[in-house]
Amino acid sequence: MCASEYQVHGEVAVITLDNPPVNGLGLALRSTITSAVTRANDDKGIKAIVLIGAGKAFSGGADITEFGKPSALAEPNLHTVINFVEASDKPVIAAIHGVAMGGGLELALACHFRVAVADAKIALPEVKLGILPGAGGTQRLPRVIGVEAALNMIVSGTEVPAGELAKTALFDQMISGDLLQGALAFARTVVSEKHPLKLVRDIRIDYPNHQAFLQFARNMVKPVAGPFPAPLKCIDAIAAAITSRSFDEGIKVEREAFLHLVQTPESRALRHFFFGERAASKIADVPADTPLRKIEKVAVIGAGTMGGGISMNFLNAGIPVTILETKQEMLDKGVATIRKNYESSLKKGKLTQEKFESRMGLLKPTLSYEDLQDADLIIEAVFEEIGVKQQVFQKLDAVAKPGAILASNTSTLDLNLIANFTKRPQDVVGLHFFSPANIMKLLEVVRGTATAKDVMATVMQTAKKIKKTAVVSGVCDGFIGNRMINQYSRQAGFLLEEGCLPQQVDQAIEKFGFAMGPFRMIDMAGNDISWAIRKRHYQECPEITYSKTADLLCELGRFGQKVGAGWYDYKPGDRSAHPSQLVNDMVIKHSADLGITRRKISDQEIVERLVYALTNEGACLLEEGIAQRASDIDMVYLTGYGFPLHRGGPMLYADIIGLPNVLNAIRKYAKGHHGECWQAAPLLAKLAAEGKTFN
Ligand code: 3H9
Repeated sequence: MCASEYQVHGEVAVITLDNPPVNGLGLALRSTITSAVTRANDDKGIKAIVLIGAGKAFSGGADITEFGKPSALAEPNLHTVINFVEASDKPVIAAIHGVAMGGGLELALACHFRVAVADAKIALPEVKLGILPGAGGTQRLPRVIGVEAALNMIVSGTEVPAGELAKTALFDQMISGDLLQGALAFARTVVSEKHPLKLVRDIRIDYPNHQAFLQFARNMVKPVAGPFPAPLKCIDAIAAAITSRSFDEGIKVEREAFLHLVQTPESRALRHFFFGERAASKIADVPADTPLRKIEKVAVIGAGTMGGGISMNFLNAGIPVTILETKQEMLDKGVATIRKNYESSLKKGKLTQEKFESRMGLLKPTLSYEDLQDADLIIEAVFEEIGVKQQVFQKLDAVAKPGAILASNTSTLDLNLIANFTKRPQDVVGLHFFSPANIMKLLEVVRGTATAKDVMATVMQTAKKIKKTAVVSGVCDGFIGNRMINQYSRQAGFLLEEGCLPQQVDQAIEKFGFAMGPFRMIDMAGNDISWAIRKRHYQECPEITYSKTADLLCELGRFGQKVGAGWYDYKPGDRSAHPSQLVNDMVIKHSADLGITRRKISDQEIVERLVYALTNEGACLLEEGIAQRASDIDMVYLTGYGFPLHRGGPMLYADIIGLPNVLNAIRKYAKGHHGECWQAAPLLAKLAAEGKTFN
């Protein structure tokens, strides 16, 4: 135990939880706590103990990186520590600032008293990791803030400011000013006034009407929980807090549920997402202390759907945006759309009048490139055609101030080529937003060969400010997301030729958990757009095979929802997809024209072919260094392509299925129709042979 972790202030021992970044309760910290509490109890001069956190938190909870490792269970485990603190003969006071979450809050709940600063964030967020509070949280929190409030906090995992809970038995005092001094003063009062030790476990829960409430809660939570088992298990554990004959019996129910949940694939997927999102923001060769360029003014070129959505991200973050168009009419239309979007939020009560006005006030429309001179970051969102991009970047090169970051929203074009349209390729980066850009979390940050490190560091930090999940991609056709989706779409097309109808493919993959199947999705995005991309793509690479069924659909003018007809039929004003006899006939005829005898294809085959096509291409991207890490690929798919969260992304899903199994399936499909698509990625084969995983 180091000196800073145990200090004596007169009759009070102060134990500091010190395990950066968030004082996660890993084995070393747990051992420190028990030794320090023992030391304080053994010291006759000590009359009370204060537990306080170093740095930015009391504690962020159990150390999630330990889950599944022997150290998580090694003694003293969190239960032992909590029981030990609770059993202390001398009063233990938790002094809370920053965050007290999960196991951190559970530790505080086992203390005899709790004081906090009003803005400390209090939460039991375990449900977001697919587990439940497993160190007494489901048993103690209802005892201090009431069953209903505790259930809301535990099932949603949301943070509540300590100030809002000030009047509950969770807190004995709110501290304004210095927390340690306030906690010491409180401890001295406890000692001088001989306050009896308060044990939360001894509080009786008196809730006569609990059955009706718990049933109501289950009915509400079940549909929202979807495939995740944790929310309902949280309710079971809270029910046990009310109905068990003893506190320890309730703890047993909670413990069993925790041990079950922590091993579920859903929890593994959610923990993967938690760490994956954070890992994605780090770039191996860009140190965390890289000096950043300042981004105080942004400009967006193009006021179409994309440009407008991109602008809103910055306006929402309080950053002024100059938006440029070539024609007044288009500019007015773009600004009107932004205004309409904000007005809709205003009407729904999601935005205050004041915020509405301040956001619109930050938007400056212009037709002149001269007005972009003072922008720190300029994002181009113009037509996806290299000649158009060339004109724009040459103009930008002429007007932008030195050091301004010039970004392209291209989704398919060569960023290095675009960078070389300027005399400052080091300042050029790709910022690939996903539509609708003001809503979708994903931002692919495309790093050109010349992009400067400080540009990368700056855009990653800016992405955080506008609340995006930024993932770095190297330059290749389609970057990470679209290059992989090409393989998925190719398989979807071949499945039609071999025996499926669009609705069967969509239903199978939607049952797997995708938000939308490939055909419903493309109907929404516009078949004409992918048609144009296909024409370019397959013209450039004629050796790549693909199903022509989608082209036949476009030749019929069935461009999707916007024209009321695509892979499905649509009724005016209604986005529901209705299977189309005409399309089904077309699909069947196309198979006949190709001389293919259609066969019955199982849902399992559909899912495997679509998902493993993603995994296999993902493995190629990793090997080529286009993606930095497997979890980055998963983040792209979870935040931008509707991959089911509970499956963890195409790479983690393959890890869970087992890479040898994935490889065997790929080798089987390589013997089938268009088997040439199924060249197993060498990395996949290597990892499978070595018994390793992507993550
Ligand atoms: C639990 O307690 C189970 C118990 O009920 C029962 C056990 C038997 N462990 O988010 P940030 C890392 S489950 C390990 O960017 P912020 C994070 O990975 C736990 N590491 O900062 C990142 O690392 P890096 C219940 C953790 O200031 C760094 O800290 N608790 C943990 O924006 C900074 O994170 C939770 O679910 C952890 N518990 O937000 C809380 N927490 O720098 C989860 C964080 O290497 N954590 N890290 O990328 C959070 O919600 C936020 O991290 C927090 C700080 C609000 C704490």
